[in-house]
Amino acid sequence: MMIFADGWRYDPDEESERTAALGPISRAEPPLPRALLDSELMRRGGCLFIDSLLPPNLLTGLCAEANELQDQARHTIWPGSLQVDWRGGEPARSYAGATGGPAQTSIFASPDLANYISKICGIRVKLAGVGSFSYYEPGDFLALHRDIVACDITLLTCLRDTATDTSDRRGLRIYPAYARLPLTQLRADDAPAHIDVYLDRGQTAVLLGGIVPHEVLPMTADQHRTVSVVCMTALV
Ligand SMILES: O=C(O)CCC(=O)C(=O)O
Repeated sequence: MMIFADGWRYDPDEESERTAALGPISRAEPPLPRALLDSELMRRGGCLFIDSLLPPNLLTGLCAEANELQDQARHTIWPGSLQVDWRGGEPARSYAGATGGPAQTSIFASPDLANYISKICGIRVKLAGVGSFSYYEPGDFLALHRDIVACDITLLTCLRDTATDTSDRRGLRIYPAYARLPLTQLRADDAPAHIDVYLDRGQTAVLLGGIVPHEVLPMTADQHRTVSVVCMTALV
């Protein structure tokens, strides 16, 4: 047993028991595209934060579209029985979602936007398809996952967060240190290293969502959060 200056304990026997329990997959090469694992965006932490990707008129239009579509959004509650180690799966969730409309598509299909995202990520990207809006109400969440195969990079633009100025607000939690590790390992760790990304209205996270494990923590009792979710595919 090693005890480090900060009190952290490392017991090699305990560690090998834990690793054995994870099975051979934990030692395998991650089944994730190397070009993404080694990308500039990954080197920059797997997530970039842009204060105002959209000019005010486009942001207003996007918010209006999200508001219009909220009535037809479908609330899904899913216990998440299938747990996968890498991309996709069906993470547990509770929130309402609506398919994006023409405003979202025209904003995010712009070649200028794709060029800008390509430049800051160091990978050429194109829009993966139609985006969506997610509406989180008190208690809503989205459990740990990596995004599906077509969704290498996810643009998450906050349109509303009523908890913006509160100390107990919840939001996106990312685990860049686990980019190359199976989710089983992350779930097994007691206190996995993470970063909480709080987005205010108009702010966008450019997340390497197919690689960096992430989740949305359960909203607080008064928290309402609306996010535009758009996927981009890396041209690698
Ligand atoms: O709402 C967020 O910040 C993240 C959403 C997300 O991870 C997803 O929709 O796959």
